[in-house]
Amino acid sequence: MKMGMRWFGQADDTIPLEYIRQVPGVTHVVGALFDVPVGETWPLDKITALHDLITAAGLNLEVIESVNIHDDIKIGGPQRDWAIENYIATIKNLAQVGVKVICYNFMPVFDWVRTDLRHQLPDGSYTMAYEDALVQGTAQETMERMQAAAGGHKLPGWEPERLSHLAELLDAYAPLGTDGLAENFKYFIQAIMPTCEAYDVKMAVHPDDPPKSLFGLPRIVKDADDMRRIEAFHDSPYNGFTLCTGSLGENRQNDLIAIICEFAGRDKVPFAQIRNIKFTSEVDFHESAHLSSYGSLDMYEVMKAFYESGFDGYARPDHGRDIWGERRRPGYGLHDRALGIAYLTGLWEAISKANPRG
Ligand code: DNO
Repeated sequence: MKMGMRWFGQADDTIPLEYIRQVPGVTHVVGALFDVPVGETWPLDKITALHDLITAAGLNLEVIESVNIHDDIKIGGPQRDWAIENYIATIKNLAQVGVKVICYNFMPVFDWVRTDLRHQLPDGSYTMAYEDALVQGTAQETMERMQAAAGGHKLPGWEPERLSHLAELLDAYAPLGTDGLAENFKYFIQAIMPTCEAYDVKMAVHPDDPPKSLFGLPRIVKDADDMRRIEAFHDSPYNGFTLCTGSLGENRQNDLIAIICEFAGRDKVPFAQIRNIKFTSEVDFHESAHLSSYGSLDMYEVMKAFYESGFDGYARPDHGRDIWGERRRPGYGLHDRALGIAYLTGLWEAISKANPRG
């Protein structure tokens, strides 16, 4: 397991790379360019600059989160082939600096959704929460709630420019349905796979978060059946998954441990995002400290499943709380994610020493 921490770049992240370097167990940064409009090719000079900054700090850049997918790829719109050509050019440029994995998602219109980005827990820390009753209103209302709650911070995947055309986007997705979206996903995967295989860059689709349809929009990366369908688009380790324990774990029907064993066991998980959530009802939850005892997921069983499946990919903690007075981009403070890393690497050491791999 190669442990990393997500970083939003010098212009956008208040955490210095030097601090990330000091977190025990961290060797990688999970990074991205945030100033290239979705659909355009990431220029090699900007990628190289990011890479050089990270390696100068003694860290590696081998995982990108995310190269986002242009809406026309998801919709099958007029700019689809243009956007795919650019995606392919981006893959080639990223390969040139040694990137091995690209995390992305195929969620229509909205990326991850929460209803409260600053929910206070009894210990005084702040976390993010999801309450299903609050997404029963319109998409516009939910979007405004999420943006207002961001407290001026940019939220990953919530590009204001794109979402300023919300009504048009919703109309464009309306006729698609689940199968239409899946067909467009397949078209995309089959178009890029030859490049991924030739350039040794693995694609790792992130599950829908939460893993359910919202506002009548189809979501197609929610559970093991969805993942099997995606795998069949092109069965290769290059067509893989970001196994986000929190996202999949947000649906109680998902057998998270079985999903880890199945897909990591077939070498389809180049990247893991490992976080815990605490259910507050059948469907509502808040994000918790990483420790099993603070949430609803058994992190020992999670790490054991990764280990026993032969997982040797990249991992990162996810969505830390704001603790010790820190207030940064929701979910991405330094302290709680660093504590998460210490805990996850501790579990990993204990599990691996107790069960040496042959
Ligand atoms: C939010 C993240 C998501 C994730 C993308 C992956 O904190 O989990 O924005 O990065 O969905 O493409």
